[in-house]
Amino acid sequence: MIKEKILVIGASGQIGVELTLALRKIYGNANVVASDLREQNPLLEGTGPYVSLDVMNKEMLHVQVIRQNITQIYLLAAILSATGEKNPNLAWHLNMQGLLNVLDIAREEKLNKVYWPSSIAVFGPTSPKQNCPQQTIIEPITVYGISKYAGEFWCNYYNQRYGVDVRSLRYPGLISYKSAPGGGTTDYAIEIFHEAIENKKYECFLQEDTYLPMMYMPDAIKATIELMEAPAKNISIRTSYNISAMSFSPKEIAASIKKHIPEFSIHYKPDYRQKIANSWPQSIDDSVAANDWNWKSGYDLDKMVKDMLDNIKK
Ligand code: NAD
Ligand code: AKB
Repeated sequence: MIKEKILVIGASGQIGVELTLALRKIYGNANVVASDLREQNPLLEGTGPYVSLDVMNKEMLHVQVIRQNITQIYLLAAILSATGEKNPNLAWHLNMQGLLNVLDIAREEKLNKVYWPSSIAVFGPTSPKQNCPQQTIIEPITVYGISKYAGEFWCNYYNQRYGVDVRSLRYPGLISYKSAPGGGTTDYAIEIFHEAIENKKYECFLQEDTYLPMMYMPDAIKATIELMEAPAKNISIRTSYNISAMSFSPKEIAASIKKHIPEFSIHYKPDYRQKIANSWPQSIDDSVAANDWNWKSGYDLDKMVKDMLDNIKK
Protein backbone atom coordinates (compact mmCIF):
# COMPACT_ATOMS: atom_id res chain seq x y z
CA MET A 1 0.00 0.00 0.00
CA ILE A 2 1.31 3.49 -0.90
CA LYS A 3 1.97 5.59 2.20
CA GLU A 4 -0.12 8.72 1.79
CA LYS A 5 0.55 12.14 3.35
CA ILE A 6 -2.46 14.41 3.00
CA LEU A 7 -2.74 18.21 3.10
CA VAL A 8 -6.22 19.61 3.86
CA ILE A 9 -6.51 23.28 2.84
CA GLY A 10 -9.39 25.12 4.53
CA ALA A 11 -9.33 22.59 7.40
CA SER A 12 -10.93 24.98 9.90
CA GLY A 13 -14.16 25.36 7.92
CA GLN A 14 -17.52 23.61 8.15
CA ILE A 15 -16.41 20.57 6.12
CA GLY A 16 -12.68 20.85 6.82
CA VAL A 17 -12.85 20.06 10.54
CA GLU A 18 -14.91 16.89 10.07
CA LEU A 19 -13.06 15.72 6.97
CA THR A 20 -9.68 16.21 8.66
CA LEU A 21 -10.79 14.19 11.68
CA ALA A 22 -12.19 11.43 9.43
CA LEU A 23 -9.01 11.30 7.32
CA ARG A 24 -6.89 11.15 10.48
CA LYS A 25 -8.81 8.06 11.57
CA ILE A 26 -8.01 6.34 8.27
CA TYR A 27 -4.47 7.51 7.53
CA GLY A 28 -3.16 8.28 11.05
CA ASN A 29 -2.99 11.64 12.81
CA ALA A 30 0.57 12.47 11.73
CA ASN A 31 -0.21 11.78 8.05
CA VAL A 32 -2.97 14.40 7.69
CA VAL A 33 -1.73 17.99 7.82
CA ALA A 34 -4.52 20.49 8.52
CA SER A 35 -4.03 23.98 7.09
CA ASP A 36 -6.06 27.17 6.98
CA LEU A 37 -5.75 30.97 6.96
CA ARG A 38 -6.97 30.75 10.57
CA GLU A 39 -4.19 30.23 13.11
CA GLN A 40 -5.67 27.21 14.90
CA ASN A 41 -8.96 25.43 15.49
CA PRO A 42 -10.02 24.24 18.96
CA LEU A 43 -11.76 21.17 17.45
CA LEU A 44 -8.52 20.09 15.75
CA GLU A 45 -6.10 21.06 18.51
CA GLY A 46 -4.07 18.10 19.74
CA THR A 47 -5.33 15.78 16.99
CA GLY A 48 -2.43 16.21 14.53
CA PRO A 49 -0.27 18.72 12.63
CA TYR A 50 -1.75 22.15 11.81
CA VAL A 51 -0.10 24.87 9.71
CA SER A 52 -1.31 28.38 9.02
CA LEU A 53 -1.27 28.80 5.24
CA ASP A 54 -2.75 31.03 2.51
CA VAL A 55 -3.67 29.03 -0.60
CA MET A 56 -3.19 32.20 -2.64
CA ASN A 57 0.53 32.20 -1.79
CA LYS A 58 1.65 29.59 -4.30
CA GLU A 59 5.32 29.60 -3.26
CA MET A 60 4.53 29.00 0.40
CA LEU A 61 2.05 26.29 -0.54
CA HIS A 62 4.64 24.64 -2.78
CA VAL A 63 7.25 24.74 0.01
CA GLN A 64 4.82 23.07 2.42
CA VAL A 65 3.98 20.34 -0.11
CA ILE A 66 7.68 19.53 -0.64
CA ARG A 67 8.72 19.93 3.01
CA GLN A 68 5.94 17.70 4.32
CA ASN A 69 6.23 15.10 1.52
CA ILE A 70 2.55 15.61 0.62
CA THR A 71 1.02 13.03 -1.76
CA GLN A 72 -2.65 14.20 -1.77
CA ILE A 73 -4.37 17.59 -1.38
CA TYR A 74 -7.96 18.22 -0.31
CA LEU A 75 -8.75 21.85 -1.25
CA LEU A 76 -11.70 23.24 0.73
CA ALA A 77 -10.83 26.95 0.96
CA ALA A 78 -13.48 28.98 -0.89
CA ILE A 79 -16.01 31.79 -0.59
CA LEU A 80 -19.58 30.46 -0.67
CA SER A 81 -22.68 31.71 -2.48
CA ALA A 82 -24.11 34.37 -0.15
CA THR A 83 -20.75 35.88 0.88
CA GLY A 84 -19.64 35.72 -2.75
CA GLU A 85 -22.49 38.00 -3.88
CA LYS A 86 -21.25 40.63 -1.41
CA ASN A 87 -17.72 40.53 -2.85
CA PRO A 88 -17.75 38.97 -6.32
CA ASN A 89 -14.14 39.87 -7.20
CA LEU A 90 -12.74 38.31 -4.06
CA ALA A 91 -14.88 35.18 -4.51
CA TRP A 92 -13.75 34.72 -8.11
CA HIS A 93 -10.12 35.38 -7.23
CA LEU A 94 -9.94 32.94 -4.26
CA ASN A 95 -12.10 30.22 -5.79
CA MET A 96 -10.20 30.21 -9.11
CA GLN A 97 -6.60 31.06 -8.22
CA GLY A 98 -6.64 28.80 -5.17
CA LEU A 99 -7.67 25.87 -7.37
CA LEU A 100 -5.17 26.69 -10.14
CA ASN A 101 -2.34 26.93 -7.58
CA VAL A 102 -3.20 23.48 -6.24
CA LEU A 103 -3.63 21.89 -9.69
CA ASP A 104 -0.27 23.32 -10.87
CA ILE A 105 1.56 22.03 -7.81
CA ALA A 106 -0.16 18.63 -8.16
CA ARG A 107 1.10 18.45 -11.75
CA GLU A 108 4.64 19.61 -10.94
CA GLU A 109 5.04 17.37 -7.87
CA LYS A 110 3.16 14.43 -9.45
CA LEU A 111 0.80 14.15 -6.47
CA ASN A 112 -1.24 10.94 -6.29
CA LYS A 113 -4.66 12.62 -5.93
CA VAL A 114 -6.44 15.95 -5.48
CA TYR A 115 -9.94 16.53 -4.09
CA TRP A 116 -11.86 19.73 -4.80
CA PRO A 117 -15.59 20.19 -4.15
CA SER A 118 -18.01 21.79 -6.56
CA SER A 119 -21.63 22.56 -5.66
CA ILE A 120 -25.24 22.39 -6.82
CA ALA A 121 -24.65 26.15 -7.30
CA VAL A 122 -23.28 25.37 -10.78
CA PHE A 123 -26.91 24.93 -11.86
CA GLY A 124 -29.00 27.96 -12.80
CA PRO A 125 -32.60 28.92 -13.58
CA THR A 126 -32.51 27.12 -16.95
CA SER A 127 -31.44 23.77 -15.44
CA PRO A 128 -34.20 21.20 -14.72
CA LYS A 129 -35.74 21.80 -11.27
CA GLN A 130 -36.51 18.15 -10.49
CA ASN A 131 -33.96 15.33 -10.62
CA CYS A 132 -31.42 17.63 -12.23
CA PRO A 133 -29.20 15.33 -14.35
CA GLN A 134 -25.41 15.01 -14.36
CA GLN A 135 -25.21 16.55 -17.82
CA THR A 136 -27.71 19.30 -18.56
CA ILE A 137 -28.06 23.04 -19.27
CA ILE A 138 -25.80 24.85 -16.81
CA GLU A 139 -26.11 28.65 -16.62
CA PRO A 140 -25.25 29.77 -13.05
CA ILE A 141 -26.24 33.28 -11.93
CA THR A 142 -23.97 33.67 -8.87
CA VAL A 143 -20.24 34.38 -8.95
CA TYR A 144 -19.85 31.33 -6.71
CA GLY A 145 -21.67 29.13 -9.25
CA ILE A 146 -19.65 30.57 -12.12
CA SER A 147 -16.39 29.90 -10.24
CA LYS A 148 -17.47 26.31 -9.46
CA TYR A 149 -18.44 25.60 -13.06
CA ALA A 150 -15.16 27.04 -14.40
CA GLY A 151 -13.32 25.07 -11.69
CA GLU A 152 -14.95 21.84 -12.82
CA PHE A 153 -13.58 22.37 -16.32
CA TRP A 154 -10.10 23.19 -14.99
CA CYS A 155 -10.16 19.90 -13.08
CA ASN A 156 -11.19 18.05 -16.22
CA TYR A 157 -8.48 19.86 -18.21
CA TYR A 158 -5.68 19.00 -15.75
CA ASN A 159 -6.85 15.40 -15.74
CA GLN A 160 -7.05 15.04 -19.53
CA ARG A 161 -3.97 17.08 -20.40
CA TYR A 162 -1.58 16.38 -17.53
CA GLY A 163 -2.96 13.20 -15.97
CA VAL A 164 -3.68 14.81 -12.58
CA ASP A 165 -6.01 12.45 -10.67
CA VAL A 166 -8.39 15.17 -9.47
CA ARG A 167 -11.84 14.17 -8.23
CA SER A 168 -14.86 16.25 -7.31
CA LEU A 169 -18.41 16.20 -5.93
CA ARG A 170 -21.21 18.73 -6.42
CA TYR A 171 -22.26 18.92 -2.76
CA PRO A 172 -25.83 19.97 -1.94
CA GLY A 173 -26.36 22.26 1.10
CA LEU A 174 -24.52 20.59 3.99
CA ILE A 175 -25.98 20.36 7.48
CA SER A 176 -23.74 19.85 10.51
CA TYR A 177 -23.34 20.73 14.19
CA LYS A 178 -19.56 20.62 14.82
CA SER A 179 -18.32 23.65 12.91
CA ALA A 180 -20.27 26.78 11.89
CA PRO A 181 -21.24 27.26 8.22
CA GLY A 182 -19.25 29.72 6.12
CA GLY A 183 -21.76 32.01 4.36
CA GLY A 184 -23.99 29.94 2.09
CA THR A 185 -27.62 30.20 0.99
CA THR A 186 -28.42 26.86 2.63
CA ASP A 187 -27.10 27.98 6.05
CA TYR A 188 -30.68 28.53 7.29
CA ALA A 189 -30.97 24.74 7.68
CA ILE A 190 -28.23 24.89 10.36
CA GLU A 191 -29.20 28.17 12.08
CA ILE A 192 -32.73 26.85 12.56
CA PHE A 193 -31.55 24.12 14.97
CA HIS A 194 -29.58 26.49 17.21
CA GLU A 195 -32.47 28.99 17.34
CA ALA A 196 -35.03 26.22 17.96
CA ILE A 197 -33.05 24.93 20.95
CA GLU A 198 -32.06 28.33 22.39
CA ASN A 199 -35.08 30.57 21.61
CA LYS A 200 -37.85 28.22 20.38
CA LYS A 201 -38.34 30.45 17.32
CA TYR A 202 -36.58 31.22 14.04
CA GLU A 203 -36.79 33.98 11.43
CA CYS A 204 -35.98 32.31 8.10
CA PHE A 205 -34.33 34.23 5.24
CA LEU A 206 -35.97 31.95 2.64
CA GLN A 207 -39.69 31.51 1.85
CA GLU A 208 -41.50 28.58 3.43
CA ASP A 209 -41.82 26.61 0.16
CA THR A 210 -38.20 26.91 -1.04
CA TYR A 211 -37.15 23.34 -1.78
CA LEU A 212 -33.41 22.70 -1.96
CA PRO A 213 -31.17 19.62 -2.16
CA MET A 214 -29.48 19.02 1.22
CA MET A 215 -27.20 16.46 2.86
CA TYR A 216 -26.16 15.63 6.42
CA MET A 217 -22.40 15.95 7.03
CA PRO A 218 -21.76 12.24 7.79
CA ASP A 219 -23.07 11.45 4.28
CA ALA A 220 -20.88 14.17 2.73
CA ILE A 221 -17.77 12.82 4.48
CA LYS A 222 -18.66 9.27 3.45
CA ALA A 223 -19.19 10.33 -0.18
CA THR A 224 -15.87 12.21 -0.25
CA ILE A 225 -13.88 9.31 1.12
CA GLU A 226 -15.63 6.73 -1.06
CA LEU A 227 -14.99 8.81 -4.18
CA MET A 228 -11.32 9.29 -3.27
CA GLU A 229 -10.83 5.59 -2.53
CA ALA A 230 -12.57 4.34 -5.69
CA PRO A 231 -10.28 2.82 -8.37
CA ALA A 232 -9.34 5.46 -10.96
CA LYS A 233 -10.82 3.30 -13.74
CA ASN A 234 -14.30 3.71 -12.16
CA ILE A 235 -14.19 7.51 -12.29
CA SER A 236 -15.99 8.44 -15.51
CA ILE A 237 -16.67 12.06 -14.49
CA ARG A 238 -13.66 14.33 -14.25
CA THR A 239 -15.64 17.56 -13.96
CA SER A 240 -17.73 16.86 -10.83
CA TYR A 241 -20.27 14.23 -9.72
CA ASN A 242 -23.89 15.01 -8.80
CA ILE A 243 -24.68 13.55 -5.37
CA SER A 244 -27.92 13.72 -3.45
CA ALA A 245 -29.51 12.70 -0.16
CA MET A 246 -32.71 14.65 0.61
CA SER A 247 -34.71 17.73 -0.43
CA PHE A 248 -36.92 19.80 1.86
CA SER A 249 -38.35 23.28 2.35
CA PRO A 250 -38.06 25.52 5.45
CA LYS A 251 -41.68 24.59 6.27
CA GLU A 252 -40.84 20.88 6.20
CA ILE A 253 -37.70 21.07 8.32
CA ALA A 254 -39.61 23.25 10.82
CA ALA A 255 -42.37 20.59 11.00
CA SER A 256 -39.77 17.88 11.63
CA ILE A 257 -38.16 19.98 14.43
CA LYS A 258 -41.61 20.60 15.96
CA LYS A 259 -41.99 16.83 16.49
CA HIS A 260 -39.20 17.20 19.10
CA ILE A 261 -39.81 20.82 20.24
CA PRO A 262 -43.61 21.34 20.00
CA GLU A 263 -43.46 25.03 21.02
CA PHE A 264 -41.04 25.89 18.17
CA SER A 265 -42.33 28.49 15.71
CA ILE A 266 -40.91 29.85 12.44
CA HIS A 267 -41.66 32.97 10.44
CA TYR A 268 -40.32 34.06 7.09
CA LYS A 269 -38.46 37.19 6.02
CA PRO A 270 -36.85 36.42 2.64
CA ASP A 271 -33.78 38.48 1.69
CA TYR A 272 -31.30 38.58 -1.24
CA ARG A 273 -30.57 34.86 -0.74
CA GLN A 274 -34.08 33.96 -1.99
CA LYS A 275 -33.05 34.81 -5.56
CA ILE A 276 -30.01 32.54 -5.28
CA ALA A 277 -32.10 29.67 -3.85
CA ASN A 278 -34.72 30.11 -6.59
CA SER A 279 -32.06 29.66 -9.25
CA TRP A 280 -30.99 26.20 -7.98
CA PRO A 281 -32.63 22.81 -8.64
CA GLN A 282 -34.96 21.31 -6.03
CA SER A 283 -33.63 17.78 -6.40
CA ILE A 284 -30.62 16.08 -7.98
CA ASP A 285 -30.17 12.89 -10.01
CA ASP A 286 -27.07 11.12 -8.66
CA SER A 287 -27.38 7.89 -10.66
CA VAL A 288 -23.95 8.30 -12.30
CA ALA A 289 -22.25 8.41 -8.87
CA ALA A 290 -24.34 5.38 -7.81
CA ASN A 291 -23.23 3.44 -10.92
CA ASP A 292 -19.56 4.44 -10.88
CA TRP A 293 -18.66 4.06 -7.18
CA ASN A 294 -21.85 2.79 -5.49
CA TRP A 295 -22.88 6.08 -3.87
CA LYS A 296 -25.88 5.78 -1.53
CA SER A 297 -26.94 8.23 1.16
CA GLY A 298 -27.80 7.14 4.70
CA TYR A 299 -29.82 10.05 6.14
CA ASP A 300 -33.29 11.38 5.35
CA LEU A 301 -34.87 14.51 6.88
CA ASP A 302 -36.26 13.01 10.11
CA LYS A 303 -33.15 10.95 10.85
CA MET A 304 -30.93 14.01 10.30
CA VAL A 305 -33.15 16.29 12.44
CA LYS A 306 -33.11 13.87 15.40
CA ASP A 307 -29.33 13.47 15.22
CA MET A 308 -28.75 17.25 14.92
CA LEU A 309 -30.98 18.02 17.93
CA ASP A 310 -29.41 15.27 20.07
CA ASN A 311 -25.89 16.45 19.30
CA ILE A 312 -26.48 20.20 19.66
CA LYS A 313 -28.20 19.64 23.02
CA LYS A 314 -25.13 17.68 24.17
P1 NAD B 1 -16.10 27.30 5.01
O1 NAD B 1 -16.26 28.72 4.61
O2 NAD B 1 -16.77 26.82 6.25
O3 NAD B 1 -14.56 26.97 5.15
C1 NAD B 1 -13.57 27.45 4.28
C2 NAD B 1 -12.27 27.54 5.04
O4 NAD B 1 -11.28 28.04 4.13
C3 NAD B 1 -12.32 28.51 6.22
O5 NAD B 1 -11.87 27.89 7.40
C4 NAD B 1 -11.41 29.66 5.81
O6 NAD B 1 -10.68 30.22 6.89
C5 NAD B 1 -10.47 28.95 4.84
N1 NAD B 1 -9.85 29.87 3.89
C6 NAD B 1 -10.40 30.95 3.30
N2 NAD B 1 -9.51 31.57 2.52
C7 NAD B 1 -8.37 30.86 2.61
C8 NAD B 1 -7.08 30.98 2.04
N3 NAD B 1 -6.79 32.01 1.22
N4 NAD B 1 -6.14 30.07 2.32
C9 NAD B 1 -6.42 29.04 3.18
N5 NAD B 1 -7.61 28.87 3.77
C10 NAD B 1 -8.57 29.77 3.49
O7 NAD B 1 -16.52 26.42 3.75
P2 NAD B 1 -17.09 24.93 3.75
O8 NAD B 1 -18.56 25.01 3.90
O9 NAD B 1 -16.31 24.06 4.64
O10 NAD B 1 -16.83 24.54 2.23
C11 NAD B 1 -15.67 23.86 1.80
C12 NAD B 1 -15.76 23.62 0.31
O11 NAD B 1 -16.94 22.86 0.03
C13 NAD B 1 -15.88 24.90 -0.53
O12 NAD B 1 -15.21 24.71 -1.75
C14 NAD B 1 -17.36 25.01 -0.78
O13 NAD B 1 -17.64 25.72 -1.95
C15 NAD B 1 -17.74 23.56 -0.93
N6 NAD B 1 -19.16 23.34 -0.67
C16 NAD B 1 -19.69 23.53 0.58
C17 NAD B 1 -21.06 23.35 0.79
C18 NAD B 1 -21.67 23.53 2.14
O14 NAD B 1 -22.91 23.45 2.26
N7 NAD B 1 -20.89 23.78 3.19
C19 NAD B 1 -21.89 22.95 -0.29
C20 NAD B 1 -21.33 22.81 -1.55
C21 NAD B 1 -19.95 22.98 -1.73
C1 AKB C 1 -24.13 27.56 -0.38
O1 AKB C 1 -25.31 27.69 -0.01
O2 AKB C 1 -23.46 28.44 -0.93
C2 AKB C 1 -23.49 26.21 -0.23
C3 AKB C 1 -23.60 25.43 -1.49
C4 AKB C 1 -24.85 24.72 -1.80
O3 AKB C 1 -22.68 25.38 -2.25
N1 AKB C 1 -24.08 25.54 0.89
